[in-house]
Amino acid sequence: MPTTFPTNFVWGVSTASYQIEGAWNEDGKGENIWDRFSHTPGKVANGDTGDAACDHYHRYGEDVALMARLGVSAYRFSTSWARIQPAGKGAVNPAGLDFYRRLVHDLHQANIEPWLCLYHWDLPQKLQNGGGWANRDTVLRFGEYAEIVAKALGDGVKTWVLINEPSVFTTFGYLQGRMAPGVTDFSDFIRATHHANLAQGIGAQAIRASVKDSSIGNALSLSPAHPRSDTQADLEAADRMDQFWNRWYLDPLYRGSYPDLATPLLEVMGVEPGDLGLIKGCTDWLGVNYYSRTVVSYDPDVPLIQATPNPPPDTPKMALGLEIYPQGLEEILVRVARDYGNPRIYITENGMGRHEEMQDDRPIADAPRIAFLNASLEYLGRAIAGGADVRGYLVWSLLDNFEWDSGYAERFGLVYVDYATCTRTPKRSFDWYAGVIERNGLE
Ligand code: IFM
Repeated sequence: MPTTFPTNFVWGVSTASYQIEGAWNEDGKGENIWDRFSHTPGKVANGDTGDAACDHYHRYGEDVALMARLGVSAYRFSTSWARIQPAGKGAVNPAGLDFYRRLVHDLHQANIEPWLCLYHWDLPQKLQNGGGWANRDTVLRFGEYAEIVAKALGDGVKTWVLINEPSVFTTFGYLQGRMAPGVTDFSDFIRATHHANLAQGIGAQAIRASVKDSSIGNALSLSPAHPRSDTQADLEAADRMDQFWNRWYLDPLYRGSYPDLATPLLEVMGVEPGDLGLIKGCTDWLGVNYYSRTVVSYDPDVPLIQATPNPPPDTPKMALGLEIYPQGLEEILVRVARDYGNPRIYITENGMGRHEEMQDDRPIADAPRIAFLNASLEYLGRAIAGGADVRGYLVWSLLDNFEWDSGYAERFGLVYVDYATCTRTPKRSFDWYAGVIERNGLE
């Protein structure tokens, strides 16, 4: 098993605008769906909001310094659409663009390559008022926004990530309603999935037209789907879950089609002639966000997939009830390499959520996180040895941050954040990761 990684392997960390920035209504920023959702009583655990979050908007210099100390060569952050275009279309807010210009400048000063993600779930509320991702017009608005950001920041940003985890924000935001915008409508959901795919094609065109030498990818949440038992019903349920969670996003990109599960729905989804041609091949590389596998049982009551997550009760879990299953990373990478023509891949997220509290100012001794990340990297090494073309790895996340509907209870950071003071304190995993980066490998 290799413990070293290829020369020029990219080591980095990831964050997202709403989860860390705060400054929710400063300097001309518009309201987004997460502002609206978290300000609605009962939507987020503990009534938490991203109003202040980690105050990264004012403390980004400190965060760049932390990353320099960590030794990363790449930092994936997202831009807040409503900070740049408060209404989601039309007028641009210069102060919003200036913030990201300063951030990009400081990253370059620290020899860290900025990886800019255009959409990590914080849709401008004004666009949601018109239907959000269920409305095809949002795809066109995304293209305009991509063009604005590409023109403004394209000199300093070469690596672009189009949309983060379309499966997650559409399922939880438009079908189950437990995340913003809190919609529970099957046809809105199904349209949103296609529009998110299509927006990648439109967004990639806009970036390529404005940025010389761009490198464009995405960030898909991929998870091997396993049957809970070896009954035919569970085996077929796992196949449907795979089509729904993984192939719904991979197939359009690499095959120009949707999996069979979508066939009866193409009209409801709003798939128009030419759409799949725009999506196919629009990225230069695949971003994989990996956390866990998905074990499912047959469930006739669940629309479309007739499958329900049903992890074995006795296996260890991280926060959010996710099974600790680092070996799934190797499985998904080998499978993608085999089924989709061995694309260039970056792991755009991998991490472990935990409940952690500082005691006596001592750094958090997060041995379980270190063990999970270390094991994930071992399986990643095996996937590379097996032929998967993985060029880099970004930990989720640099900082503890706002974990969506779970609020601040779940911590994923290499750096502990005291939300009362916004003081940052590196955890043991920070030092562990600095060592990995320095060695370009595991111990
Ligand atoms: O915090 C999220 C992130 O926004 C998207 N991927 C999963 C992370 C952990 O749940």
